[in-house]
Amino acid sequence: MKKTLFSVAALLLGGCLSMQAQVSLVNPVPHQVERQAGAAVVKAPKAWAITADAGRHQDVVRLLQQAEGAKAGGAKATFKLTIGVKGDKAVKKYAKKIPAKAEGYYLEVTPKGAVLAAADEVGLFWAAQTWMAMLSEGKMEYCTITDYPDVPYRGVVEGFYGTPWSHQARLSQIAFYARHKMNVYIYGPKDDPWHRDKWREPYPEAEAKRISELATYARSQGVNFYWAIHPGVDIKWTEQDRDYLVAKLEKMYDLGVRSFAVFFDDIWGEGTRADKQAELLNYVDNNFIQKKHGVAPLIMCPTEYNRAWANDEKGYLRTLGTQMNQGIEIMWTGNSVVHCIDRESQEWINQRINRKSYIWWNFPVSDFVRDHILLGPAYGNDLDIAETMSGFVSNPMEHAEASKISLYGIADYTWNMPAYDYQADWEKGLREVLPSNYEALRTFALYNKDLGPNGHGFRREEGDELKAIAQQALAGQSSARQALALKCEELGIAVDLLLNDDSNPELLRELRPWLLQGKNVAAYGQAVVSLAEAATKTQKGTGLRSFENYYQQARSLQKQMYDLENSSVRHALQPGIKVATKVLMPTLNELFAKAVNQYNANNGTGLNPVAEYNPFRLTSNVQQLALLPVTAKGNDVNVTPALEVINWQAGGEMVIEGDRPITFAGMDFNLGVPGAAKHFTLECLVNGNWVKVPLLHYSDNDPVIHTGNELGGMTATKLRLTNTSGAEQKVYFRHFKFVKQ
Ligand code: LOG
Repeated sequence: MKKTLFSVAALLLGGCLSMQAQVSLVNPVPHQVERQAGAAVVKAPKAWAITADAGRHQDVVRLLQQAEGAKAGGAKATFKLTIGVKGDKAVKKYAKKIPAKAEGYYLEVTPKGAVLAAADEVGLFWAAQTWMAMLSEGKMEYCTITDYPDVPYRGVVEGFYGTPWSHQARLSQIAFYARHKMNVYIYGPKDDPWHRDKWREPYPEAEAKRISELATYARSQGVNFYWAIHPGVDIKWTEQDRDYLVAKLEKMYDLGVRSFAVFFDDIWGEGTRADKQAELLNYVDNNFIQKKHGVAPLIMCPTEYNRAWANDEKGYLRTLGTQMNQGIEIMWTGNSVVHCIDRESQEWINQRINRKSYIWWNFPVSDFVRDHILLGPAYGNDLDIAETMSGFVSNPMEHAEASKISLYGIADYTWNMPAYDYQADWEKGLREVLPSNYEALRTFALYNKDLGPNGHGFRREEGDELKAIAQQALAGQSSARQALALKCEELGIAVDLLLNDDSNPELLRELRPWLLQGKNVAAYGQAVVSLAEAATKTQKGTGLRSFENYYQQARSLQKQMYDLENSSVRHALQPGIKVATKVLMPTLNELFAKAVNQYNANNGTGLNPVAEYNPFRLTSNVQQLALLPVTAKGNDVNVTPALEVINWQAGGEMVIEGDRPITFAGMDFNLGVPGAAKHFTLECLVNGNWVKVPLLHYSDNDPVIHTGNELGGMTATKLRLTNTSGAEQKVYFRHFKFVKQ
C-alpha cells in the first residue's frame, strides 16, 4: 500500500545557483550520472515529504527524516521523496531503471522531487547516502544516477597488533563506512584477549555490552558487523574445543552479532592443519551459520594467507579449496603479507582455493612501522580485478581517525574500480577528515606517506614533488635551496595550523607526536638552508646569522628530534617518531654534510658533518629477517621486531656488523618460544675468530633469552645468531637488543 509516511512543510526554494556539480560531492564516485540539457544546481529543499510502501526499511526512513533539511512538520511539503525497493508500489514506475545488481540503486532528481529506487534494502540505504551527500552543501542537482558496487563486500578489518580502537572510534568508523557505502566491519584486533588468547571465554559484561552496541549500530547503518575469533594459537582438534568455539559464537549471536569470521593467521603447530581447519569450519557452517536466520557467509583467514608463505607442494590452500564448504570466504593478503593486488596473483590464488579470494589488504596498517603515521593515498591495486574477488577489506592503523584518509580511497576503489583516481580521491578524503584545515592537513600528509625501510619491503611514494629541487639544491643552486626552505616553512605553518585546530580533537590527538616532529623538521630545514647559504659566503655572517650559529642551531634541532623520539609523547611500543623520511630529511642531511665539509675545507676547521648516522648493518639469509631495520639510540642497539611467524631454516643466520669494534655491556632477545635457546648459537667475531657465547632462559616458561656473563666487556666486530638445531625453527621475533659500553 502506497502511503505517505512522513510529510513536512514544503519550501523548495528554486533558482539557479552556480553550476557546481553537487554530484561531485558524492563519494564513492557513482557509476553513471546523467544530466539533462539545461539541468541545474539549485538550492536544496528545506523540507521534503517521504512516500514509501508501509513497512519500508525503517532505518532508511529514520535516516532521511533526521537528515539536515528534513524538518518535521505538516503534510504540505511539495518536494516529494519517493523511496522504495524493487517490487514496492511506490517505485513501480521506476522498476526498469533499477540496476539488476545487488545493492544497486537508481536516483532521480527533478524540480518535483527525488526518487530513490533500489534493488534491495542495502541499495536503498546507499541511495539515501548519495542523496544526503549531494545535499551536504545546501544545494542539489537535477540528474539521474544509476549506481551499484563493483565488489560485493567492502570495508575494514580491525586486524592489527597494538592498542585496539576505542568504542567511540568504532562507532565513528561505522558511521564513516556507511556514508561511503562500505558494508563490512570485521572486528578482530589481535590484542583483544577474548578474540585470541582467551578465545574460549565469554566477554565480561562491560565488553559484551559494547560489542552488542556496535552490532546494533552497524545494522542500523547498513554495515555488517563481523566478529572474528582467533583460536589457532592453542586449539586442539577435539570435540571439546569445537564445542567451545561454537559456544562462544552462540554467545556472540546472543549479543546481536550476525556475521562471523575465524582467523588462523600468524600461528604454527597443530592449529595450522588445513584438513582440520576445513573440518571445523564446515561444522560451524553446517551447524551454526546455516541453522541461524539471517547470518552472513562465514569468513576465514588461512594460515598461508599470502603467496610468499604458501607451500604449494604440501597443498594447504588446495585442501581448503576442495574440502571447505563453497560458501565460506577465504581471506588473502596477496603475493606477500603487505602487497598490492593484481590480476596475475588473483588468478594464482583463486584456482587454488576454488573460489574468489576475499582480500585483506595490509594498508594503511602501521603495526610493523609504528614510528610512522601513514596519511597517503590508497593506490597500487589493479583497477580491473573487481570480478576476481568476493571482498576487499583494509587493515588500518591503530590511529582510527587518521586511517580515514586512506579508507576513504578504499571505499571508492571497491565501489567503482575503473573510475578510481587515487590522487583526486585523496584530496577529497583529506577534505572530509578535516574540512576546516584541508590545506594544512594536505601539506602535512605530503611528508607522512612512506613507511620507511621495513621487514615487508613495502614502500610508498613520498616527496616526488621535491625531487627536482632537492637535486638542484644539492648541486649548489641557491634558488633551489630557497625553494626547499619555502617548502619547510609551509610544513611549519601547516603544523601550527593543525595544532591550533580543535574541530577534530581525535585526529589531533593521534597526529600530535608527528606534528611536533614535523615542526622540528621544518625548523631544521630552514636552518640547514641558511647554513648552506652561509657556507658559500666568504664574509662572515653578522650577529646571530653566522655559519657557526646555523651549525649549532642545526645540531640543536637534530638533538631535539632525537629527544622527542625518546620522550613520553612516543607510543610505548613505538621506537620513534619519523616524519619526511623518504626525500626531505635525507636531502636536508646531505645538504648539511655538504655545507659543513665545504666550510671545513675553506676554513681548516673540523666540524662533524655527520647528521644522522647508523653504524650498524644487519644481513641475514633468513628471508623474513633480511629487511629488518637496526636502530641505534645511545648505547642501545635494537632490531625492529617482526609480528608474524618466522620460518628460520636450519643453518640460517642473522649477522649484525658494526663499522668499528663493539664492546658489549649485555644483551637479550625474545623469540617467543620458551626453551628456544637450545636451538640457536650466538657468536662474536673477536680478532678474526668466532667466539661462542652461551645462551640461557631464566626460567622454563620464559621465552626471553639471555647471554652468560662472558659477553660483558667482550669486543667484537660482528655478532652472529644461527639456527644450529638441524631443523627449521618457527619462532616470533619479539625483540632483539644489545647494549654497548
Ligand atoms: C597479521 C596482521 C598484521 C599485519 C601487518 C594478516 C592476515 N595478519 O604478519 O594482524 O596487522 O600482518 O603487520 C600480519 O595480515 N601478520
